[in-house]
Amino acid sequence: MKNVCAGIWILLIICLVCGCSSSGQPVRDETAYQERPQDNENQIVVGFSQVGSESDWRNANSESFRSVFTEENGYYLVFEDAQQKQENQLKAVRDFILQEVDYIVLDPIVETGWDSVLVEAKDAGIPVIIVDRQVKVEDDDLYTCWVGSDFRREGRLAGKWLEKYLESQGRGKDRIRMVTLQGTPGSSPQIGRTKGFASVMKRHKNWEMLEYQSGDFTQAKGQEVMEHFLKTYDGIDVVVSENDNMTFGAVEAIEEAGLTCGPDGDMIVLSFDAVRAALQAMEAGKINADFECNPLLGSMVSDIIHRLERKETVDKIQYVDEQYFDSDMDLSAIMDGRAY
Ligand code: GYE
Repeated sequence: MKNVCAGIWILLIICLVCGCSSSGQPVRDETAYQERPQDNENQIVVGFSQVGSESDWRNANSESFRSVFTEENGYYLVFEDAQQKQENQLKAVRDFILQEVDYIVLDPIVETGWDSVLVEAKDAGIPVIIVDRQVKVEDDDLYTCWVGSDFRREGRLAGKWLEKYLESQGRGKDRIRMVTLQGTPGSSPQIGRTKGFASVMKRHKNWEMLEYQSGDFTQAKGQEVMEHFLKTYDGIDVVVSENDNMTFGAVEAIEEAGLTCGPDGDMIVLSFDAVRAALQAMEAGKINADFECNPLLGSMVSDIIHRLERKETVDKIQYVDEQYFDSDMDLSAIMDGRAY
């Protein structure tokens, strides 16, 4: 017993010293430990509360902020990774307020639950820029503006692509059995992509959605959910996966079950994000189409901050440009010119 107790104490001390990310506590970038510069009054201090590091998209998005919000560009960035937990984000925003940062940038994991903390930021006079995912609040004046993707459009595009593809395969009137791997429940990309796809689905009585289940935007959960789908349903025709990392997991599950997917396979796979590894998987014939979501939001947010510094007005809602890719395109040429 003594040994067990001693072990627990040692573990606790290691956790306290190293920062314990597996317990779901926020992970603070080491820049946050640096003293806030006192001598450079022109430096703009930005607190960024990031969702986590659950996907390739997310990593590209974090990198886009880190590369733009640098000292050379006149910024001091306090970067907080919330490990996919809203409570960590609420704490991060409150810490930013205490630190009296100049701007707060928030990528909200889910849409609801932000009213009080945004009121606190507003009372402290700190502008809040929402990025990527959206917030649903009583009063839209609680944040300055939002910049990100039109997730509903992405879902609609996926539905319309499938419509055309099935038609071209002579399967337009066939019964089509589908499953959806959904993103984090209540997050804007989950809500938008599900609704956008459903708006096309309702035009097709022959499309049957067997089940929706969340894989929380991660590869490991995507694989688990797909294993469950394959055990439960025979003859799945279409897999809709609301991000690329869940798709990678789903493809593994499909192949482990002795099945195939992609243009020449047993199942059609539709994915979202269009990160490099997914375009490579498409080139390898495993994904049919991928609906882009652009993670490079850093410089747009920096432009917004510069405008605000000059006391100019900014658009409340700003969408980024996006397209889609399918296996008929010249993917290597497309990948050459891409940053993610
Ligand atoms: O699609 C997914 C990530 O919020 C748009 O979050 C983002 C989504 C992206 O985990 O890969």
